[in-house]
Amino acid sequence: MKLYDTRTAPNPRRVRVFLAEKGIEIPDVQQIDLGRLEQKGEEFSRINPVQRTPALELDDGTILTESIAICRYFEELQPSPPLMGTDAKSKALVEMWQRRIELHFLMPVAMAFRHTHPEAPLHRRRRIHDCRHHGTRCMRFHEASTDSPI
Ligand SMILES: N[C@@H](CCC(=O)N[C@@H](CS)C(=O)NCC(=O)O)C(=O)O
Repeated sequence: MKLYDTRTAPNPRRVRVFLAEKGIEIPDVQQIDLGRLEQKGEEFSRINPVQRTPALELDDGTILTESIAICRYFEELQPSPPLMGTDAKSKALVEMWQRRIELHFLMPVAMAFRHTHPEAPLHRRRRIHDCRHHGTRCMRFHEASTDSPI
């Protein structure tokens, strides 16, 4: 198992905090330097075509991305201490706060950073370009890695 992490970024930090709370140590951790745009390099793009950290590579070669999916994986592997609820109500409450924080707090803060940066106009053009390509890249990756018609 290998974790692709970025010490300075909030989404990988969610996974690190989650692992620390669970008392799980991952011996193989590779740092991806976003400042040097390592996430966009060929090597990491093969791991995560969406070019974002964190990513978790399982021993069977499966790659999990999306911090919350990675947390969910560890929650199922090691349920104690429970961090995502234990019954219908507590699980729904955890999910509700995850969505609220991601959509109404993290995203606006991320957008403020992106769009008030002095290089924002350049960055914005790059993002629009990236967004157009991420969708197709994800679909191609999905088609190549599963038998699923969707
Ligand atoms: N929804 C994803 C978001 C991942 C994400 O945006 N990661 C940021 C670091 S916090 C990243 O890799 N950014 C690189 C970029 O925007 O090029 C998750 O929860 O893992």
